[in-house]
Amino acid sequence: MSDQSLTIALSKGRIFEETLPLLAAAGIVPAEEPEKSRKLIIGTNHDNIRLVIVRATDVPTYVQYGAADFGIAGKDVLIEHGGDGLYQPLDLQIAQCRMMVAVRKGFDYAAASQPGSRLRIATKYPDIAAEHFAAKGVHVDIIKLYGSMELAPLVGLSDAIVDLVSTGNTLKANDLEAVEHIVDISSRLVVNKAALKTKHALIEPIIRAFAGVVQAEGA
Ligand code: PRT
Ligand code: MG
Repeated sequence: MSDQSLTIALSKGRIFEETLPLLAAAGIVPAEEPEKSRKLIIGTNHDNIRLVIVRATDVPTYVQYGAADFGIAGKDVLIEHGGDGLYQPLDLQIAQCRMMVAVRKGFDYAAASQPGSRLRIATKYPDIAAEHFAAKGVHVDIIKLYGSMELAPLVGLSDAIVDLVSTGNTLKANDLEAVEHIVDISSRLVVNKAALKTKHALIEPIIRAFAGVVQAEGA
């Protein structure tokens, strides 16, 4: 698309839902609901603004390479991605949750996580997990999974998991318990660094509108 148009990368699900009010504050209304449509490119009420619907973990990649001018991604995804080529001007404080270590109920985590000990960790977040346990002096074998991490300790694939927790219901339903908090997570606005310069007049008012909503909700 031309320099006078904008492509916004969003993922379906919780981030999309919580992004709609932000877009509305910036005067942007999607032409279709991604949850109901199979289209991957969705128009808006502005001829020059479109949304692309990608996997949550792929948002930083689309923005990094300029295939999208900006997007919204969880801090979990951004830490693992590394943030290259991305400007992160705003914590949107949506899709909030906590990155935690969890184990089977009754597992003696305090004893098993002494400095010098060794643990098997299943996670979608190998960098975050490795850094956390390195800081504790615990050796880890990391098993990379792409979903349903909660299953791993139940079937003996791992001693513990590193995963996101919001209500805690998933842990509870699977007889697991959170034993350590690693980092608070929320979603961030990520902007392509080049687009921020070349499309400043288009992007800046949107950032300002988003910031206004965040401030109003925090007040
Ligand atoms: O689902 P899909 O495989 O397509 O991709 P995704 O899981 O990356 O996307 P999505 O939409 O589920 O999550 C997008 C972003 O939402 C994540 O990158 C986080 O930044 C944020 N977020 C906020 C969460 C949660 N809360 C959350 N609870 N992402 C995932 N979860 C999962 C968690 O992994 C666990 O399985 O929900 C389960 C726990 O929830 P509770 O409420 O039972 O504690
Ligand atoms: Mg999911």
